[in-house]
Amino acid sequence: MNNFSTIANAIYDGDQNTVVAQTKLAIEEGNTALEILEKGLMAGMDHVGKDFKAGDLFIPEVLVASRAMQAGMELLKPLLVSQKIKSPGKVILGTVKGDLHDIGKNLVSIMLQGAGFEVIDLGVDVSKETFLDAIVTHKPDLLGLSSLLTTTMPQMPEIIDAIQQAGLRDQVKIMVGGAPLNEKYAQTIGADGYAQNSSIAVEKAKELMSI
Ligand code: B12
Repeated sequence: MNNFSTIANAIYDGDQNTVVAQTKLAIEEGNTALEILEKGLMAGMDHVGKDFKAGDLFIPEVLVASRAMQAGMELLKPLLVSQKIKSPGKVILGTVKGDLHDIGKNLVSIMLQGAGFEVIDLGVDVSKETFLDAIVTHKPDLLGLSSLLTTTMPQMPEIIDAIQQAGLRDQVKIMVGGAPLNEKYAQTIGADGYAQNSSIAVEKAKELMSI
């Protein structure tokens, strides 16, 4: 008996208490954090996404579901990042300006940390200038840009151009991600990599670091 569907339904209902209780239970029952994440939390958010698109759910419901998802992720985070290994590199992550979606970016952050990467998360609604300053200050090996909106996607080539203009482009590899993106778009805007989910993001990051 698993409680994945209970978790997914509780995410959909925005029932944070049940998400937390059932996630704890699933951990105690010996399920892996990745399994709980994919079959429980992400399955619930997928359902939310579909019904939001269909017009059956509205922003307030999506927001409450997002909070429930974040609460579940908090419990899984220590398990996903527990194994301490030598850092394969430093990553700066951020959601581009005008965009407030951060669940996917946060997952990418957790999974990268789980793989040992040092992650500096600049948060959401991050301007081109803030990305540039952070690259100068922290000298990361990788930059990860997230965008969930077709209206904010065009920020990505602008950021990449600004990095190029500043003469920093060959110091940092750039990965992009977010639901409306694809491999072709990533190539078109001159990014080094694209990943459609957080597991592939880790593989891609390692590949770019030649690990
Ligand atoms: C939750 C959500 C919200 C929440 C966000 C809460 C939060 N803290 O993030 C709230 C309610 C705030 C919201 C607001 C809006 N939203 Co919204 N939202 C969603 C929803 C339902 C789920 C997104 C999500 O979290 N998915 C779960 C995560 C795990 O998946 P993910 O984000 O795709 O991330 C994975 C990959 O993409 C990848 N990835 C992500 N980032 C990165 C970065 C890197 C570097 C890499 C390598 C990989 C990577 O890895 C992640 C993990 O596996 C989507 C629907 C959908 N199907 O995406 C709509 C959606 C993105 N939203 C949409 C819209 C329209 C809006 C609003 C404009 C609505 C409005 N009228 O106000 C506002 C915009 C606010 C703003 N300025 O940003 C549209 C976008 C349509 C479009 N084509 O642009 C969508 C697609 C829904 C739809 N079909 O209509 N939203």
